[in-house]
Amino acid sequence: MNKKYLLGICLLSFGLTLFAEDGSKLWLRQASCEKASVCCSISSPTIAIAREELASLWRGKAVELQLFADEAHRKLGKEGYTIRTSDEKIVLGSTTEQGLLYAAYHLLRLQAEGADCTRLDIAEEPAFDVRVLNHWDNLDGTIERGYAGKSLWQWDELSDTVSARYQEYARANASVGINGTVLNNVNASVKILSSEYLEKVRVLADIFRPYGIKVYLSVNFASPMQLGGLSTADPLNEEVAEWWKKKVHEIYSLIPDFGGFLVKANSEGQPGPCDYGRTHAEGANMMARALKPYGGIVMWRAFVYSPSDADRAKQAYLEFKPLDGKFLDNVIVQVKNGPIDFQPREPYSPLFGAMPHTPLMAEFQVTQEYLGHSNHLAYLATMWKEFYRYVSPASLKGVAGVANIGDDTNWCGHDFAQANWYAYGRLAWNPLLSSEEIAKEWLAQTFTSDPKFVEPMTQVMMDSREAVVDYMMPLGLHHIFAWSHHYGPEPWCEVSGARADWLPSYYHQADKKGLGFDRSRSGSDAVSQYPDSLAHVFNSLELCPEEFLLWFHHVDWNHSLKSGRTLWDELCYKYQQGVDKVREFQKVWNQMKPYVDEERFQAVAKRLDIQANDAVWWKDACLEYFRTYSHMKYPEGVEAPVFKLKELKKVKLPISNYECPSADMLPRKNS
Ligand code: BDP
Repeated sequence: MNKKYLLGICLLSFGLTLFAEDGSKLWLRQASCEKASVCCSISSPTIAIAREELASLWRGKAVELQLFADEAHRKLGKEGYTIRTSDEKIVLGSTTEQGLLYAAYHLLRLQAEGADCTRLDIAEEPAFDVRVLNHWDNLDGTIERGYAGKSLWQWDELSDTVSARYQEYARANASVGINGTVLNNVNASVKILSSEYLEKVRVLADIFRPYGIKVYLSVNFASPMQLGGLSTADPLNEEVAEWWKKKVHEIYSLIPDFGGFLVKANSEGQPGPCDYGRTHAEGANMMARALKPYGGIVMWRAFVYSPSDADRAKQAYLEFKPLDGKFLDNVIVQVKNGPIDFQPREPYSPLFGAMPHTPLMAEFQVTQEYLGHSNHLAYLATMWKEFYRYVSPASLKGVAGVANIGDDTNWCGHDFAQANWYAYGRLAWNPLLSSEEIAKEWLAQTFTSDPKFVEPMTQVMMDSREAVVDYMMPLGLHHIFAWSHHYGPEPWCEVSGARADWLPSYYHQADKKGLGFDRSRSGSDAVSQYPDSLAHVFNSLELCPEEFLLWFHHVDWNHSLKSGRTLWDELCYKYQQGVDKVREFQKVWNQMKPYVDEERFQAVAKRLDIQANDAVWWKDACLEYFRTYSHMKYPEGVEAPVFKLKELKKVKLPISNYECPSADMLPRKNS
């Protein structure tokens, strides 16, 4: 080939790469400009980052970074800060360098949103001390419930090769105030605590440190046996306690600011203290003692349930409430937001509020295990805000978000899934922010601040999670997902030999009388785990909010709901509404073409198309299946099914629990 021609191709592809809008820049897309005047007398790695960010991105008047020791600043805590504008300059103030870095990102965010920065008088402090991401990343590079490619952590290449993405990851987190990361899956390999891996972890910790991000590890309770060769992992055994102490010492000699451990114990087959007749508190405290001298913490998960008990929704409470007050003060019990498992909608877990003498943290799932993986647009801030309607942020010590981040170019698979990472961080900093303002912030920074784009797309985002609830499992239905991968519908699922509480029929309880799980006082009595006033509401068929109706009640098909429709008709109507909403999102998105680059426009359009089709699949699967019990007709306005139940029952997606199905794997009808 002619050399000139080759050069031309190279230059062209270089240019395309340079200008490609591939989503890799997340919400941090401001173009660098002429160097602004940034003044600061302190020098440190964290300050260097703050300076560099401002110097290259800030366009306004001179900025000064200043450490303060006055009462007002001290009140804002170690991570709090102020931003104040005077005639000649903007002063960013904090008692710490970390606070100054957060202030710098705040100022840049205001600029990106096009806010008026002439008269700023801001004082900020985070609501929670612990604001961590939980990566369910395995050491072989797969990510449990991860739908954005493989793990960011290149374990095989570390420590010698260091990906540029580690720093970009830290920067993105710091820009929204996330201050910790648990690197590995809660179903933890013991290998993570081997000296070989700890050295790799050290390299990551060194990169994250100047961004204020502490590293934590998920640990396997049986590590002293599998890694240390001991014959037991009994937390009351002295050798076991000694083994953990030594391991912790080794970790801190490499990583002096190591955050601590996250533990999934006696849950879904993981080892734990109960294997030795000990309690969760005894297990957690043994580890807490080892970490205490170094300031480390234990985040001990309350995600436990066993097949023997009646109602899975009650089990975490039954196991943990009696342990209230028995945990050492550097243990935080980490409780999933709902009592079962990250469903599109759950009532809050009654453990919140039931353990006044134990520090608690809430675990949210940012990755969309149960909300269409990275194929569906589902903005989750509205779901997390719903949780805070019932649970006061003041009652929590921290929050954890199960990350949706992988090595995909755009980090999260779906361009709009980035909004969930962003919103998780923003709400971890300030749970009082509204979902709407966070959506607006994110849209303006990620696409354009043009109101003709921001307004309609904010509405789409605000409606999106409810749409998923409507087309997947409205009115309090839950866990009617396909076996194992949890992508599509499979309310009929039977797996021979499977635990009953892993099968949809356990949750929907459909029969010829009606539908739903009776958790009222005359049923499993899960309602009684809530405070009296709420238990009374949830217990009553009339008072129970309809979004939780089938969570708490088994309801007759003919029962009349607030709309005047019967349960059956309302169910049909809700599914239809979910389908209609997604079609509406498609229409709105199509009108956004002038405001969005071609690449991201097409990527989102393609996924919305999958979502619209999936919504019909869900509607047909669930309604056709439940109709075999109700024997009722579809009411007017609800589309006739396009899929046949018989066909849908044959659908088996060839994916594992760390893959998102591609369009060609999904059942499809041109509707
Ligand atoms: C469920 C997931 C499973 C996790 C488990 C957990 O299906 O992959 O291991 O939660 O949180 O949501 O431990």
